[in-house]
Parts: sequence; C-alpha cells; structure tokens
Amino acid sequence: MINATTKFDPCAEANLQKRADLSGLGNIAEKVLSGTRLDHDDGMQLYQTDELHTVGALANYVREKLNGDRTYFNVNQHVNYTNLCNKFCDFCSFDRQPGQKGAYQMTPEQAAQKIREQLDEPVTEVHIVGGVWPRLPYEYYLELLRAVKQARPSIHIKAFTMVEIDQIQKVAKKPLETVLEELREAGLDSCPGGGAEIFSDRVHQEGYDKKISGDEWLAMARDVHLAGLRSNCTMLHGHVETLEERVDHLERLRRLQDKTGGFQAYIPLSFHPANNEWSHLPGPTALDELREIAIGRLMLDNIQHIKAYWILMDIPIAQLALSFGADDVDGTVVEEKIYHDAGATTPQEVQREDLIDWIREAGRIPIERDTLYGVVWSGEAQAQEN
Ligand code: V47
Repeated sequence: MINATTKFDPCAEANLQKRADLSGLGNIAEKVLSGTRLDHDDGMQLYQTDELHTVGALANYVREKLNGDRTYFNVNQHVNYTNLCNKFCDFCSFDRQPGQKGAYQMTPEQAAQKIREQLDEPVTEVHIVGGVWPRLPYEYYLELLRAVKQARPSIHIKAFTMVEIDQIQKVAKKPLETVLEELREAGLDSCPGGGAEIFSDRVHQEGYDKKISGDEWLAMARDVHLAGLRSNCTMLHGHVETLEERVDHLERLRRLQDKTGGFQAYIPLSFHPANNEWSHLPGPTALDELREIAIGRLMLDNIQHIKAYWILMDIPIAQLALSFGADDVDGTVVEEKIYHDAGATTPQEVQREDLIDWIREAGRIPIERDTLYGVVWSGEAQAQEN
C-alpha cells in the first residue's frame, strides 16, 4: 500500500482549490484533494490545459502528501554489457551491429572489472542493461550476475528490462519461473523499468515492431513481480505518440500496479533525437518534461515514487521537477551510454555531494536510499537543526 505521510493546512488546500477553479481544473482539484482516482478524461485534460503551473501545484500537493520534502537518490553505477541488438528500434542511438564502429560486448569479467574500479566509492546499486543479442547464451547472463556479485558482494543488482528477460527466457528454453529463480540465485535483486516505450500497438508497429509488445511487457512485469522481484516502470514520450496513447499507457501501468504492487518508481523518459531514425523529430521541451512528471504523479496514485532522471533532463530542470511531483533524482550513475549516444549533454556521472547540494538548493531534504528505498543516510536531521 502506498504511504501518505504529510498532513495539510486546510487554508493551503482551499487556496489550491481556488487556483484550480480559476484555471478550469476545479473538478480535478476536488478529486486530488479528496484522494479520488483520476480517470482517462482527467488525464486528457491535464495534457491539454495551458495551466501547467496549476497542474504542477496539484502534483506537488500529492508529492508532499506522499513523501513530504524528502527527495531520494542513490550511489549507483551503470553497466551496459553490450550494444549489439537485433531490435532496430527507431528511437535508439545506442544499438550496433557486429563489425560496426563502436560495437562492443563485455565479458562477465570485464563487467566485474567496472565494479572493482568503483570499490572506493560507496556504491550500493549497479544498474545493468544491454542490447538484445540472441547469440549470448543463457550461461552468459548467469555468469555476468555471479561475476558482479563476487566483485562486490554487498551490491544490489538491478538488471535486465522486461525485453531482456524475454530474450533470456528464449535462449534458456526453460519456464519463466525457473529462469527467474536461477537469475535470482546468480545475484539478480530487482529489475529496471526500461523497454516499455509506449504500449500502443500503433506506435509499436511504427517504431519498434521487433520488440515485445506493450501487452507482453506488462505480462512479463506481472510475472516478475509475482516471482517476488520489484521493478520500476517508464514511458518514453515526445516522439510519434498521441496524448490519448500516453494516458492509456499510464492507465495500464496503474492497473498492473493495483494487481501486483511491484512498481517502486515511475520514470518518464523524454525522447532524445540525436543519431537515430527519429532524428527529424524535435523531442520534448523542458515544459513537456515537467508536465510529464506532474501527470505521472497525478495519474499513478498507487506508485510511491516519481523519478526525475537528471541524466536526461538538464540538472536545473530536474531541480524544478522536485516541485512538479518528483521525489527522486536517480543516482551518481558513472558512465551513462544510452542517452549520451542520443545527444544528452549532461555529465556522465556526478558525485554524491553534488546530488545532495542540488536537492538542498531546490529546497528539499536529501535522503540517500538503497534500491528498495531503505534509508542509507538522511539529511532530515540537519534540515531540522537549520
Ligand atoms: O529502455 C532509449 C529509453 C531506456 C532513447 O529503472 C531512450 O531506475 C529517450 O529505462 N531517447 C533506458 N529514451 C533507460 C531506463 C532507465 C533509466 C534510469 C533509471 C531506470 C530505472 C531506468 O531509455 C530504454 C528506452 O526506453 N531510450 N533510447 C532515446 N533516444
């Protein structure tokens, strides 16, 4: 069950209602203030209104009710084990074919070396994802997990999107239940939220038809949750999808979460257009990114955390997002490839202290978390002293 912590001043609530009434969002505000679930039409109205700041204020109300001023981050590192991929997604700038410039595939030992290089840093999580490459045998994935765990036994391995789990099961030729059990035994602790894109069959057909469909992604996430693993969820926005398709995507995530409760955080991923088949598209603006954070917070009433992934937003926009519904900025990252291949100009890593400073600068309380949102360090005590 989602936790609501903060109590609100009735005057502040009345002011928010008044502001929403003036913005034509009065009905939505009534639902938000009374904790009533928003429906499809509400979602459409939130996308169509010009009153972005009122949408943000409503989302901020929900954020503070659920998470107060607390803003989570972790000390993590990314490892992308290969960029070889047979899915040819139109939005992707990361994938390569064998022999193509920049193509690579790490051995499990090379991945473990990446972990050993960070042993002096207080890393608690490794985020492992890669291309879908059928020539990698089942044993490769198990070895990868074992090697990483051996290099740093305390590390939480958040690995493999639903698309990769689908591929791993295909190559394993075993029941999914067995595969998940064996991956867990080898070191898998949870799964990241990528690969969902937009669930619409129309967009799937147009841009990524070789990848599992939206229904298949959701079914895999359900099975992963039922096997006892937590995961995150995402939506890739700002390309060829319609607003209806975005609302539908959020509703489908919400329905699955009602059943399993397995999603920890939702992360809207803004499309980056450099070096891919959709390079002619402009990609979302900063305001689009803020709106997406806010609508995610308002529609996904059963997911505790909304992440503003600083790698894909500029850092100042991620700071603003903390007042538009987001309560998490992801982590220190170390060597991000997917967004930098697609034109991201943010740094590839930041220091733990930088994350703390940005969160404080935005007027929020930094909390270092582990992957499952256990508190590793809290800035709450200092905030009370000041
Ligand atoms: O699966 C790929 C997307 C995802 C582009 O779970 C692109 O904690 C925009 O899922 N423009 C990978 N998006 C990133 C991801 C993620 C990131 C941070 C934290 C977590 C988590 C998950 O990025 C891919 C795909 O959906 N993507 N190319 C692009 N050009």
